[in-house]
Amino acid sequence: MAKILVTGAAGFIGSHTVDLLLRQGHAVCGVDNFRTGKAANLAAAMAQRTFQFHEQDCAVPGNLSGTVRGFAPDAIIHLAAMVSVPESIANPAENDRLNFQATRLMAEAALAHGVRRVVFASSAAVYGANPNLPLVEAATCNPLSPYGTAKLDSERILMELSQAQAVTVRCHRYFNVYGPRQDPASPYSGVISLFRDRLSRDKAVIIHGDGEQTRDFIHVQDVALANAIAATAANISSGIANICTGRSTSLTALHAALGQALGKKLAAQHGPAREGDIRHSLGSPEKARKELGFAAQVRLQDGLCSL
Ligand code: UD2
Repeated sequence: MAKILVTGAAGFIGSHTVDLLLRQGHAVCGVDNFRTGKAANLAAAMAQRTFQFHEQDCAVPGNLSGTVRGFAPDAIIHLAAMVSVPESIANPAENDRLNFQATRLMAEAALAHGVRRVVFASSAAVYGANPNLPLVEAATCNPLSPYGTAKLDSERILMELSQAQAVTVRCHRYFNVYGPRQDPASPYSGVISLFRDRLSRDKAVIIHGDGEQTRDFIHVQDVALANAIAATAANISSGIANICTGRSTSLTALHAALGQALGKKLAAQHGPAREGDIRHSLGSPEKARKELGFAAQVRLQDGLCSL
């Protein structure tokens, strides 16, 4: 049994990570300010004796440090973030505060209170529009948004920390994550959450462009598994790795697979291609397999049935 502190605990990825850690028998302390996270996502966790929760903003100096001192975790999984790329463009100062300064404060808190392991939610957004697929971690990073830049800068300070101190740092570059509890509230929400939402309202899904763009879709259960391994497994060294499936799916194929999974004929309308869209995105899962023993388990067809 380990003690794990999860920031962004009430979010989409955070709440699944908390649920998995509790199922595995760990003691978990969750932190969230409910900026985008929802209390309902933690309903099951709140009923567990091995879970405690603190409503706080990690980007306010002193907050996280106090919680880390009190809980004395073996590991911190830092998922709290501004999750919207368009919002990071509209409000770069808030992006810097939430996606970079909060990482710095988390690292300082870990160091000050002897936390030996840190897991960080990075993103495939750090690569930008690199056409050399599948993307490997050594590829040139050229982020196209303040969001991607803050994630890359956060990786850099955390890897520096791991080199200077006895802290093991794992940076996870998540690809396109989908699954239950993903919020379809904005037009920039994950495409699978938007398709699911349109379907539940008997509306046609909207495909931007010709539908031949491709993504590497990974189920949130697999992302939670990667987080749990990185936070708790023995004999792990510091490093950066893609968290992806290595499988490429076009939007047209996704549309067909979702209709099949839900047993419904899904109408689709094609609109113009979305400005700034990357045509193809695919990660190599090899480094995560070698360094963490992680391989995605959920096949897209099964994952779509879980929605
Ligand atoms: C993902 C991440 C984003 C950032 C980016 C970096 C998600 C939700 N977003 O953006 O945070 O890391 O990668 O590259 O993981 N689409 C439609 N119809 C819709 C909605 C979307 O056709 O109703 C298309 C969209 O134009 C794109 C694809 O679906 O070609 C995936 O869109 P997305 O917003 O789910 O994810 P992405 O890869 O643009």
